[in-house]
Amino acid sequence: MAYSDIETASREDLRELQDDRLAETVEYAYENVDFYREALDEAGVSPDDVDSVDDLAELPFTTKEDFRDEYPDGLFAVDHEDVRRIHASSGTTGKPKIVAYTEDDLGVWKEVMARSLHAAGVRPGDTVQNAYGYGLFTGGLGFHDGVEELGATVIPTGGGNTARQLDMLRDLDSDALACTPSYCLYLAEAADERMMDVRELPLSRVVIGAEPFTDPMREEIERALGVTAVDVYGLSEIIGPGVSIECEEAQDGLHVWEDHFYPEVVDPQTGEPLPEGEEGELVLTSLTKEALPVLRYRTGDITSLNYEKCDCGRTAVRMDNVTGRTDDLLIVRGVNVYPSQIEEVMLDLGDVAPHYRIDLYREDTLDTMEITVEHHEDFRGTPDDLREEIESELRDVLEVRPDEVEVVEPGEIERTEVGKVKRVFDHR
Ligand code: DLL
Repeated sequence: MAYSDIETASREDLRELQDDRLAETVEYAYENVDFYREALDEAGVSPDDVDSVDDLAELPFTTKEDFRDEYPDGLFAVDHEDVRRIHASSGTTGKPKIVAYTEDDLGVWKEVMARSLHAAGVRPGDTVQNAYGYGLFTGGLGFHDGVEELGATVIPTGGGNTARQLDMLRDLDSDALACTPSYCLYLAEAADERMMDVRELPLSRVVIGAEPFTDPMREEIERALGVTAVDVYGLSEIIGPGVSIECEEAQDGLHVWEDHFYPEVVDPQTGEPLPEGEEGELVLTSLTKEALPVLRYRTGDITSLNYEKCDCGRTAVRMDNVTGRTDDLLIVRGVNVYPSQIEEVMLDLGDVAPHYRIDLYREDTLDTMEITVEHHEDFRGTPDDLREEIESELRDVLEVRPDEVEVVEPGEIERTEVGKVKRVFDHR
């Protein structure tokens, strides 16, 4: 059933493996990366003190700022001649985070991606159209290698070029499509414009990730394309896509490939580890990486962990799907709200299309928020009524009172054809 035996190993066996690998990783990072030697010395922790994952809480965190400070290669643990590949993640400000892979790291990545695709229902012999961007972004090549490793066929369309993308989907009978959730919506619209019904194609699943999306957004994608949408998560600093994925059987949380990446959830304010089920910031420790070992990386992503065995038989812990990041939190006149909460409330109304933007301004000392959102193609009411409905739902469910809500015609909000969608514009 599973791609590899480790996916159904007992929790005890898994734990033993994690303990051994963590001790090795800490020792390895201490010996090979000045940054970690200094950080551990400063925290008063010797690698000899670490022999199980219970000792993790003693270790200092690694942050996004550390990647920036150590730009470009201060966190590398190997010489350049042992690096086989470099990727980078751009982020919104400052220098990119440069990440490196040895040959063995690339092997691990392929393996976890093959596992992930298998969990998503892709099988050897299937065809996968890969519309994640190729290049420094980890999405394109990460999926590419994983599809080949699994024994399926990859069509490396990369991001954009939507007309050709649709032709390929139709002519090459792909079973699966890999792309961001916003690009799924874009493709569905472009297909509509060309009077093409994607639901009639053999395409049966999409593997979506790289940006947050809510349940109503997923339903919209599944309906528009006639597919099952499976959520895949990852980040460059840890490896790229393939840190965790939903199984198609349960679609109830993302299985973290814990034999390579150890997850914790901590309180974003205090950094204290939180118990199972509580929501907080995901912290990841690599257990097998050579070029770039990472100890307790603060991902900024908000989730919770669930250790119950899944219906699919996999024992790997599941993380809840990530709908927000700690730094997305908006504070509007004292009310804390995540953009994803606003998205969910609006899309649940049914008449609202999954295309919106949130603009934040500061007037004098006051923060103001404007929401612009499209109504659905088949909406027959008046924009004013829908605006009032949105305002009242946001007030009742989230206690948020935006300064302005504008309901616009389908197609008015700019679409994202390449890269990650941006929905919040902070002009402050
Ligand atoms: O986005 C890797 C990736 C590629 C994942 C393709 C999935 C598919 P980065 O560019 O380094 O790497 O961005 C990582 O994107 O910390 C999250 O905030 C966000 N993210 C990634 N996957 C998801 C997801 C890739 N499934 C950052 N749901 C992460 C929500 C996600 N957010």
